[in-house]
Amino acid sequence: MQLLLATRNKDKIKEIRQALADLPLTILTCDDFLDFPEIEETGATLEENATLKAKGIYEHSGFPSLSDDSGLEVDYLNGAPGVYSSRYAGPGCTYDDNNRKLLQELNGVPAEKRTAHFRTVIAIAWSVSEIDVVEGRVNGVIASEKTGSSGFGYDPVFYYPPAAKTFAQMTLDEKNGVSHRGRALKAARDKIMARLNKAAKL
Ligand code: ITT
Repeated sequence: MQLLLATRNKDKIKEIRQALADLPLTILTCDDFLDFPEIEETGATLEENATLKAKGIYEHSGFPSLSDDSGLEVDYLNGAPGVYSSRYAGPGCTYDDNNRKLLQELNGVPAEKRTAHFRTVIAIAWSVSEIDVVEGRVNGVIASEKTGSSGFGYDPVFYYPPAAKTFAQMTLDEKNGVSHRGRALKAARDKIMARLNKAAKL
């Protein structure tokens, strides 16, 4: 079976590839297509955007397509940046710009009020009408400064208390073992396995 990753984010691709590496799948990415389309994220929720992306890429390519829409939801900021996580500091911003803005917004806020969670919604479009949607979530605390150099995005400021480190201090395997994306991918694996089993029986 071929599965196309409906994302242009290389960091996500790395994590998804690692988590699905042992499945009998050929993973395709945007690099396999000359005309990989840009799907506008016009939804108000991660679920809507994940579905838009998976369906849009399926319609364009004809391959089963897996999308990932993720967001960081900070309690003190009433759930922001949420669905706007990638463009929090404005159009064309970098991961660093976003982290700087987040740390500024939380400047002086005590540790007990810096709780947050990451959420990932994964949608897999098997056809235009058959779309599986699963979710993963992890709780943490926004640190007062950046620590660590692995991972991407908000990982250097996302402190995970059970491991006593930020996600940017973890290896890829460690992060996938506990992260929002890792958890969503575990649920996605079950959907993919069910599909593979169904195909094998035909
Ligand atoms: P695609 O839409 O092409 O998949 P994107 O980067 O625009 O890529 P999102 O809309 O899901 O993806 O934006 C999520 C943003 O949240 C992402 O750009 C990062 O800044 C952040 N993010 C997502 N997953 C993360 C993770 O595991 N660790 C840290 N930050 C993450």
